[in-house]
Amino acid sequence: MSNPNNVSLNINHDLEFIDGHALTIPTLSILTEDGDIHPSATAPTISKHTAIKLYETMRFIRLLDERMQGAQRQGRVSFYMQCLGEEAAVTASAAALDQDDMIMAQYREQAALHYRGFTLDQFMNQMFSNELDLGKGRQMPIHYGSKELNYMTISSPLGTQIPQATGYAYGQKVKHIDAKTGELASTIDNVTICYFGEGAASEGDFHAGLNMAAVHKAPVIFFARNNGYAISTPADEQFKGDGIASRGVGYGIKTIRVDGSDALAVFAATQQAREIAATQGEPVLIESIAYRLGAHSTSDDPSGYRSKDEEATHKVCPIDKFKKWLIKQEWLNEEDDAKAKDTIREDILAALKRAEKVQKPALEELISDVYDTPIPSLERQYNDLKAHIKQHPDAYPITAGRIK
Ligand SMILES: Cc1ncc(C[n+]2csc(CCOP(=O)(O)OP(=O)(O)O)c2C)c(N)n1
Repeated sequence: MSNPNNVSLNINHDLEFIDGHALTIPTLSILTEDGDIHPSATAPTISKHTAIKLYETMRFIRLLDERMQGAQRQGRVSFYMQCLGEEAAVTASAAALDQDDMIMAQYREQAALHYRGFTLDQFMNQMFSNELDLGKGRQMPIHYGSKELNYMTISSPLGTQIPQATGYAYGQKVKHIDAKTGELASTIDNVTICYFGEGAASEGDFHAGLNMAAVHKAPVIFFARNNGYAISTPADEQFKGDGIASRGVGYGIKTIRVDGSDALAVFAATQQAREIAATQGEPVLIESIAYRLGAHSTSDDPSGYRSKDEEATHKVCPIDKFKKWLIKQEWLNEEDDAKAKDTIREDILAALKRAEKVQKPALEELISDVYDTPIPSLERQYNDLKAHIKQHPDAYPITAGRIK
């Protein structure tokens, strides 16, 4: 652009406002409900190994979600969040990445973490806040993190990960910038994906993160999961533009919208987005459309704000859809699938029982390795806590120096 305002000065002599919906963004769809490729669509190239791993991850997460929702109802864990209906969006996007790409997630992306290799025991240890939890029991259940698997620990405040992802991605690009020209000198080896819900996109951090990524050309894939609700608030009470995708265009970011229940569409879009981020050194926005089929969390009851009819209308199982395609490829059969499900259910239950028996982290872990050495205010709080526990032995039963 050749003017100081950095706009396309398309002079017009008619007084005319542009309609907020002048731009409508298409939704990429590749798979039909029956597991066929739409006649006018092109299937992405996906190896049998990746396709099977993608399916196995979704299947595992569905069964884990079912069991842990039940475990919360039994009072065994305090909190849980399912990703029912969004399994393909999260898993297929993770499958299109490099293992060393950074993942900055919101909280409903357990499938991406499992795809990377987070084990059943690691999930359970985190949910039971036991001494084997990588986070040493300092976070509420489902706030996973793994340095080894390049998965940034979940933060509860919405939007936290968005500007962080921009900064992290810019850091991944720096060593590929030619010091003399300031231009990208080589393909960026690793990029960042940043997942968030359409509700989190109402946070100021969303706008700061996207604008900064666009201006400084950070290689970050923003993956907006538009699942129709921010807890009880429906999307039509959250924004009036054409979804989250229209905002990407507003920020000058390459943008695509995909059917989030279509694993092949999500895979194709994310693969392409990664290519753009790595070779052109710039951000991309993907908006996935997939209805949140379950409750927001175990603390939520959707019957208070939406009808069963509405839920039935939007009921699409992304796992079944992909499974039908796999069966047509002769990469999977019903019998093996049913047997595998039984084994996984048994494994999940066994791991749950193992994790609930593991003792809690020692009390001093609360303040250790937060700083290099605990700062005085932390020491003070820790001493106050110890005194409080001592005063109320009934409320805090101690076994072998640890709270039960
Ligand atoms: C800054 C902030 N405000 C409010 C909340 C409470 N809260 C937790 S999840 C949530 C809804 C988020 O919806 P969305 O981003 O669409 O993600 P979804 O849960 O639908 O996957 C809200 C309001 C929070 N955690 N942080």
